[in-house]
Amino acid sequence: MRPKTEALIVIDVQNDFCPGGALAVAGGDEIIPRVNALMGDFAAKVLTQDWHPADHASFAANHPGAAPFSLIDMPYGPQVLWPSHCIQGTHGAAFHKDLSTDPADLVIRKGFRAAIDSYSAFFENDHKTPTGLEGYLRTRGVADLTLVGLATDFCVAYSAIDAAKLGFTVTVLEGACRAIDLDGSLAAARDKMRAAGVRLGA
Ligand code: VGL
Ligand code: ZN
Repeated sequence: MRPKTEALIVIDVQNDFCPGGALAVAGGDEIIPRVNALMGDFAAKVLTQDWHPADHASFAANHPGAAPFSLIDMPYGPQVLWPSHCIQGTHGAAFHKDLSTDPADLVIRKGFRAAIDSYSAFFENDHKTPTGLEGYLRTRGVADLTLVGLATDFCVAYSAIDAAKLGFTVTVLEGACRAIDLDGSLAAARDKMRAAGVRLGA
């Protein structure tokens, strides 16, 4: 068992990010046995859940004429328009059936505000509006984070970079992550994580 100052953060292991889902990440379900095993090593375990209303601004379907995976400008910066995914209460938004959810101490939902996307477990995409996760971890005395889940180049990377900026020590175990890799987004995310001081492990 790892020391009590360490937490495992499991990002978005949901049906829509697994094969057959609305925004399927190749091999997304392959990470589940390893993630389940890791949960046994950590005292503090947090799951995140992407949780959008159907009218969410990140969905291409809510921008007439816009193609999925195109970019638009939002007040907070450029935003990829995604296929509709992880709609609150749907099967796609549920955790994959093989993920052990019972050991988790906290499930934090994100992306529930229609006008703003939220990749990071810590802040909305405006980089200002907090989710509350920082306070939860600090009040539990957690200082060191291990991140795993989906997708490496979006929600995992954004969460890792925000956590490093907040002063946590952060390790991303890439073997327990899978990427969307849209137009070089994986290489860019790895560079940005390294620049932010995130340790990339296997
Ligand atoms: C994610 C795109 C949109 C993710 C969530 O979990 O990485 N990516 N919503
Ligand atoms: Zn999303």
